[in-house]
Amino acid sequence: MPPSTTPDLPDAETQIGWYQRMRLLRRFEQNAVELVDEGDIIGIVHEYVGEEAIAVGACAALTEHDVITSTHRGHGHILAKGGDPARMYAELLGRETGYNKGRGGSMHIADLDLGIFGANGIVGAGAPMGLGAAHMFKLRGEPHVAVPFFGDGAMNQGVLLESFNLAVIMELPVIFVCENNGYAITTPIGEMTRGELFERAAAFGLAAEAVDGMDVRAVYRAAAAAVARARAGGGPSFLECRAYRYSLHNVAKGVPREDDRPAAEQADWRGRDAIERLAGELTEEGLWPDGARAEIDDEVDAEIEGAIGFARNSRRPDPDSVLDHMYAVTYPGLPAAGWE
Ligand SMILES: Cc1ncc(C[n+]2csc(CCOP(=O)(O)OP(=O)(O)O)c2C)c(N)n1
Ligand SMILES: [Mg+2]
Repeated sequence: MPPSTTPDLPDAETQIGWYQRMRLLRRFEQNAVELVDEGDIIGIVHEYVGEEAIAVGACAALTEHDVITSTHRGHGHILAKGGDPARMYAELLGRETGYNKGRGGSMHIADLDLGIFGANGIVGAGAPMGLGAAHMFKLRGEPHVAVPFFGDGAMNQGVLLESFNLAVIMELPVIFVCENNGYAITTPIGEMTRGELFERAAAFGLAAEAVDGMDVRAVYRAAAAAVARARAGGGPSFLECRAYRYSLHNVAKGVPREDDRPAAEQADWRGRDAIERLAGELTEEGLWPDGARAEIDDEVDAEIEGAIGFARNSRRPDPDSVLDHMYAVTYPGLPAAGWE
């Protein structure tokens, strides 16, 4: 049962902003890989390249009051929700100015002020956290929604299926966004899951549909309809966004990069690139002037360069402070625990 109304697209300026944001997501990741190779980032990075339309399209339907939860492949979600690339790079480089003061790294970036309740390395674990936020909104009578992002690989995690059930039973304002990129690490989806993912979600009573995750307009339209429904008290939804990650599952310095996925499959998805698609549509429809694209690309490159410079020039934490900021003594909105 897909949401009944299809929202209109916003004005040209807003859609040009989507192009800029998708470009930012991609350049952020490409530069992160360079930083891995140069030894500036220690450990692994999961690139979001290829899936930009999902984060940007879904977050375009949200306000700063709405909450997202993210995954191990979280940079794109955080940037799409308004995260600061400079503080993100600083976190990836283990600097004091990073989102987690350099203690968390790629998979733990959070910004509660922006409604980003954290990337999460545990597959499926962002879903119940999203439910908690949605429950809070409902109890407070606020019109906000929660959007847990997760991959196709999470669809067999018990915690995710329990979350579907609870969201329906409690009629929570949640939009579950499944990023179906066809693989969990190297396992193709057909080897671990049968049937259509959105149909499985529909069986729980969720309003569920599949959308082209390589089309930012389609993702926006579906997300905006689901968000409007949830804000109006219409309950939770599920969007299966079909896309592809262009890169390997993750990258680390010195680890060979052989991609065993069929070459024709990779070429086919790259031929449907979301950034090129939107750029083509904006040109065909006369929505941006000649030269606008090059100007935006330069702006994005300058922003990325500035962000990396900020991170590189930031201090590393003092080794003696290694245990600082590691344990919560209370939670936002609750009184101090009193056991400091
Ligand atoms: C509970 C749990 N099980 C296993 C892992 C190891 N793991 C990390 S990413 C991943 C695959 C996730 O695939 P998917 O959800 O499709 O996301 P994608 O990487 O494709 O974006 C697995 C199995 C984990 N992090 N957490
Ligand atoms: Mg996957």
